[in-house]
Amino acid sequence: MLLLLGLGGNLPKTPEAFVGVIHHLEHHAHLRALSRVWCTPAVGPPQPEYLNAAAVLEVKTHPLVLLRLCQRLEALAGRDRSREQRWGPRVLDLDLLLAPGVVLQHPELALPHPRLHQRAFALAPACEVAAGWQHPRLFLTLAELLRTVDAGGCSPVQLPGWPG
Ligand code: A4P
Ligand code: MG
Repeated sequence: MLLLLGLGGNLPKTPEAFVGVIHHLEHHAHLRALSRVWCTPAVGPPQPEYLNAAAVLEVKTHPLVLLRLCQRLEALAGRDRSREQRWGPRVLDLDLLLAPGVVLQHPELALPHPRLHQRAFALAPACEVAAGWQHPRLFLTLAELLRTVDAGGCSPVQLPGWPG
């Protein structure tokens, strides 16, 4: 199964967490494509801007297995959900954004990600690796969805060590 993964974070250790995640994921899944890293205005309470990126992974297991791996990687990067405010600063956020043709409503995992279509910070990097993928609830491609949001403040940045 192909899966689109979104990476986000806006703390000083976020750049090294992004690079670490890619190295870890390469051991557990086939990394088919990787976007550039983007700098994006924060959505939510006032806070520093974010880094965001996207990856296409090929996995042989259920997406819940990948979600749990992602949650372990977030914890390894120092994320502590019990101390966070909703949509507040975090070192690393890994979201399963979309799998072609898959709609899933599980208590731990909704696919597609419920807010993917509203968010330039997820769609801009996603379109570098999966522009033609169709949203299985909205029947629009990611490229079409990107044109419906304001991505004006989002721009690619150089991240040392980033393999994309
Ligand atoms: N969960 C359900 N579906 C999924 C999925 N598709 N992928 C559950 C990942 N997790 C999923 O997530 C809360 C619960 O969602 C998990 O227990 C999981 O089982 P979380 O990572 O603890 O919390 P969160 O990420 O704060 O929640 P949420 O509501 O998904 O936040 P968003 O929508 O990801 O927003 N601004 C910019 N510029 N860039 C960002 O990356 N990110 C956020 C977080 C806010 N503002 C941002 C950014
Ligand atoms: Mg999340």
